[in-house]
Amino acid sequence: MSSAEERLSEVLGAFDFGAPVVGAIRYGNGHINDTFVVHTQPEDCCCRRFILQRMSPAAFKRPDQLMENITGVTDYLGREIEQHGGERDREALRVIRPRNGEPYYTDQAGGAWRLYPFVERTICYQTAETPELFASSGRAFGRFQRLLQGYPAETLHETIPHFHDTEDRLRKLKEAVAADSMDRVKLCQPEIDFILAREADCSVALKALREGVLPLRVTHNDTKLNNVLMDETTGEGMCIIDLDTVMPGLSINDFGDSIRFGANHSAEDETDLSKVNLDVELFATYTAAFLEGAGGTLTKAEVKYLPWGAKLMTLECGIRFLTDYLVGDEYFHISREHQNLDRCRTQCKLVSDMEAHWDELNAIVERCASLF
Ligand code: ADP
Ligand code: GN1
Ligand code: MG
Repeated sequence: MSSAEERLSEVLGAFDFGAPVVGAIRYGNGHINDTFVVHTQPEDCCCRRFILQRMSPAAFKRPDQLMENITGVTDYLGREIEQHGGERDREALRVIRPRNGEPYYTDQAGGAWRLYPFVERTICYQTAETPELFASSGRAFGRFQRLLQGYPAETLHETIPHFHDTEDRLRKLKEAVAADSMDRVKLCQPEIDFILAREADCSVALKALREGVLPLRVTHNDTKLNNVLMDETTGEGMCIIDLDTVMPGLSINDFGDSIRFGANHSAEDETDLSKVNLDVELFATYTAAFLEGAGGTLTKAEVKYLPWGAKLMTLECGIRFLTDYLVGDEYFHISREHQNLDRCRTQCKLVSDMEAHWDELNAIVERCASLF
């Protein structure tokens, strides 16, 4: 497939921006889609911006199904927000259809593109600069879960099959190790051993799901801090974005992925592991905020398993980064060699920290649960 840049002028022509387009440039820090910000210049007011994205062909095989999910979920969220007196266009994404009326545009090389209004007066943070910001993201993701409580889960397509199937992720890692197509196994044996020593852990949440202990809900499945836009004035979580993976899933995974990414003070690809440490205070802050946002929608069992969500999302992400490293960096965008191995190492370090603080994490969850 040709590069996203090569198709830009064709794609810009496929949408009605309501004003002349003055430029489109790459934007954001996502690992998956090709994201551009489009600037337009209406005659009578200041510049209006849009987010134009080519959905990753490596990640998403059925953009039609993906966009059916997103239009369904954003319409539903919009109605819920309006009913509760919220600001529809700042608190939920809105899909802007191309001129042909479809939910997305397919370019001549087969790339699938979608358009959203840019949610203005918001900030997208890459690290939790203050505990208050992290709490805001927790409330927002908890609220997201609550707002979608009544969404008909059976109508959602599985946009990435086995997305948080940790057992399957481990299987794929083993296959990549056995194939060793890039001759990289010799560079990451300690990380492979670390993960394989935790094989039994990979089944904990899935077993609880199979046994009916944990319920399937409509979940976001990619709850990184940079997937919520914060109001630039109040710092409150304003709009949840990156809805590609909204599917039936486990609430503990939504909680856990936020902890994985946000309850520390380092970048996901930090190479100095002495800087990568779980911040237990941030874990406590997020737990309280997530439960507050979820507003009583979680069962006792879900609350009890929250620390497992954190550990499993971190371990699983480490598995995914390592697998991608071994097969030659096909899935996660990289900007330097070995970046996916560095990302895997930070995840392993965080898993170790979680294990070291395990009793404390469980006690925090129990304490927070008694408050909400
Ligand atoms: P990816 O799956 O690649 O992470 P995202 O949908 O998260 O793609 O978008 C990448 C980045 O673009 C986000 O982290 C955010 O900074 C920005 N972004 C996405 N949608 C919007 C929007 N509607 N308004 C403002 N910024 C946005
Ligand atoms: C990807 O799309 P983005 O950058 O928000 C990935 C997540 C990983 C994350 C690791 C669809 O998230 O699952 O946890 O990178 N999204 C997809 O940073 O695979
Ligand atoms: Mg994202």
